[in-house]
Formats: sequence, C-alpha cells, structure tokens
Amino acid sequence: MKMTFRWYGEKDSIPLEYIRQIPNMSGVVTAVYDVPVGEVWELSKIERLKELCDGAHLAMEVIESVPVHEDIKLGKPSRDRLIENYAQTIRNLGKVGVKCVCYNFMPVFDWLRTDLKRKNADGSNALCYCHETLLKLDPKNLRLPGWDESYTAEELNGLLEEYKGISHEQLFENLVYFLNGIMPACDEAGIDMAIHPDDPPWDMFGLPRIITGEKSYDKLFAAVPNRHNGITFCTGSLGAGRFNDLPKMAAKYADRIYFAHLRQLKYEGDTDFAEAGHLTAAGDLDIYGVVRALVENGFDGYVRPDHGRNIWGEDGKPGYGLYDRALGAAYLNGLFEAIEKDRAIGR
Ligand code: DNO
Repeated sequence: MKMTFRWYGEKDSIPLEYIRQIPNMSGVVTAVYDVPVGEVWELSKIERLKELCDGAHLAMEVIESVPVHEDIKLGKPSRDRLIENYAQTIRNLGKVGVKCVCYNFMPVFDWLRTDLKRKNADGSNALCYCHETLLKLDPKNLRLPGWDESYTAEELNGLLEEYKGISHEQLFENLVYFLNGIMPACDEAGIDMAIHPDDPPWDMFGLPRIITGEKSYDKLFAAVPNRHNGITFCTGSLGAGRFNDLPKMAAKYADRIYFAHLRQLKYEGDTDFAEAGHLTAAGDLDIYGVVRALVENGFDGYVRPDHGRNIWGEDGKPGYGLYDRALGAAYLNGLFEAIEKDRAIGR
C-alpha cells in the first residue's frame, strides 16, 4: 500500500513539511480548487501543484476530487461538452503522473453531518450524524466545510427541483454514460477512476443516492467492466450502512479498490453515528478486519487516514486536522506491517 494524506492545497493550514514528517508518508491527495466545476483543469495549474508536492518530496498521484458537474448527473444536453472537459482534465493529470482520481456521484450534496464538533468525554471533539436533526434541516440553507462546491440559495432551489424527475435508475444510467465517455481518456492517461460511496449511504432530502453497498458495485462493474472503473473504499461512508459487511466487501472488491479511506465510527442507534479515532477498539467498524482482507486479497493501492477528531487543543478543519489523522496513519501503518509480515511467514 501507499500511505497518503489529504492536503487542501496552498490554503490548507497544514504545511506539506509537517505531512512529510508523518512516518511512511509517500504522498498527498489534493486538487486544483480554483477552477469552476465543469471547466478543464489547465496543465499549468496542475503543474504548479505538482511542483509544490515535489518540493516537499511528496508524490502527487491521487486527486480528490475532480467534481462532476450536476448537468452530467442530471443527464442534460450540455453533458457531452462537460464530459469532454472532464476527459481533458484526466489527460492533463496523466501528463504529470497522476494515477488515480477520486470522485463521487452524489446529487447536489457531498457528505452530510449534523454536528461538526460534538464534544467527547475525553475533551476531544468529532463529527457526528443524527437522522432526526437532519430531517429538520432546510437543504436550501446548508453549507458544510470540505465540500468542493457551494451554491447560491437560488441555484440550490433550482437543482432540487430538477432532481425531482430523476429516479435511482436514471441517475445510475447517467453515471454509466459519464464513465463510458471518460474511459478512453483514462486508458490513454493510465488513470484509475475511484468512485467514492455516498455518505451516508441512503437518500437525502428526497435526492437519490446510488453508491451505497455491494449491489451498487456489482451493478457498476457489470455495466462498465473497464479496469479503470474502480472504487474508493471509504469505511466510514459504507460503514454507516449497518447492512454493509466491510471485511467481506474489502475482500470481494480488493482488485477494484484503487484508494482506501480508512476511518472509524461509533454507532448510536439505527442510523446515527459519531466519528471516532481510527483504532478498531474505538468504534464499531472492524478496521483490522478490513486491512486484513485487503492485504490477503492483494490490495496494492493508495490508503489515507480519514476524518480525525480535534485533539490536543487543535481547532482544525472539521475532520481534517493534523494530529488525529497523523495518529490514524501511524495506526494503519502498524496494522499493514503486522499483517503483511504475518502473511510473509505463512501465518
Ligand atoms: C469527505 C470526503 C468527501 C470526498 C468526496 C469525493 O471527507 O471523503 O468529500 O472527498 O465525496 O468526491
């Protein structure tokens, strides 16, 4: 595996040098943030980002995310031009050695939480999700840090209206159309697409969500068998769905998992959860079992610690402070090393 760390570009308060100092850190996962969704990422902007990473001796082989324009998800006539732009971005990324692009196909909203700083008994704080609270939120006035895009209230209203006509099946067909449109560019550039699951993995505000578990993946690979069509295996997103057996899925899809987001949740009732430190014992997800399943099935992709708590007085971007993610990386390094060495001696 190749251990990586998410870095939000020059505006990130965490210096690349600090990231480099985390043991076994091979590279960063980043993006060009100042290009409107749907436009081509010019080569010069990508090269500038790459220079910064090179300067810190960190590889830039994973992009998270190249956002997908809503017109593509909605299947509007403008999608062909937008898909061509996306394909051009992929070709440009390939030119500087990018190997994997993480993206999602969630309508309008990316990940959703109801509290970004819930206090824990030990004084740390973390993100959490409460379904009751979510149902009371007005989707037109939501703004969450970390999202790749934000809309004006008017745009948001318009979008929510447009999605009323889109079923799960239609959205899935639009995903397949998009993937078929960009696969030739992926073949040419040697780039693996890694779809991020919906977070949490159920419909939100009446908007359809289609990447929620095993059935979604079976359907996706049957529809687009190209090897460049793969997964970002996010334990926290998939794990919020109590129906998902994570070690089983990690084993089943290991050769399609190009990128793994490994993080922990603690369940609170049937739908609710709070995020926790990465350690298996800190929550309800079998992080050890997932890593074991990945290693045993030949996984050789990129890994990153995901959402951390705020600890040691840090007041970081929710989920993306330095300290707890660094602890997560250290823990994951230990798991991988121990399991890989066990395997090497036949245990
Ligand atoms: C949240 C992230 C997501 C992810 C996108 C990928 O912390 O995991 O925002 O980057 O869904 O497109």
